[in-house]
Amino acid sequence: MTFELPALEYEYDALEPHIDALTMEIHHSKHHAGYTAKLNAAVTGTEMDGMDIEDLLANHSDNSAVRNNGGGFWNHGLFWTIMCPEGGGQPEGTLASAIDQKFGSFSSFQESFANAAMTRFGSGWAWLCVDNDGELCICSTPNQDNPIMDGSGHPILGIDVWEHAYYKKFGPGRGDYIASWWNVVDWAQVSDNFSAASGNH
Ligand code: MN3
Repeated sequence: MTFELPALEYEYDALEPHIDALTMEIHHSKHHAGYTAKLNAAVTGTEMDGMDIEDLLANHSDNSAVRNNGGGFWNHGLFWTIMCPEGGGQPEGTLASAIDQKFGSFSSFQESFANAAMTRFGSGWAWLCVDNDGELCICSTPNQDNPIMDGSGHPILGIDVWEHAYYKKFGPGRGDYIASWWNVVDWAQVSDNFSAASGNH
């Protein structure tokens, strides 16, 4: 089996003005494509060939090529799908209730999530996950790591805080990028992810 770079469900310029077209094009066609190719190179012809990506991350993250490139493959695959041109606003239904119950309010959740993204030193990701008790939790990970690797949770929303995700438009202004990014979050997709992850518990 060969992993394939997933196509975006929108054009590179569709998230303008919140995320610029050139950043999207390079991020998808160079960075994500690179992780995908290197992941294939790492697993082809080994005992890992043919394994599901989440099984690979859960069981072979001690292999640095799998950890870095498999993480990059999975993380970006989530990232593209939790954004859309008509995004923003707030979640509804059971996800909205779960956020209110866990964090007090949607704005408190946003504050905690943005703080996790801001305080991740260097390159990495901030995540909203469903943990092993079926509870929502916020965390961040370095590099291309994610909580699937240590089994601590399953991400339903994530923000890439590598400089390649924002530097062209925002320079070193990670906070401005995060503030802008909320405008493209696809809460309907995040709700679907929440249902799927909750169903595993
Ligand atoms: Mn990236």
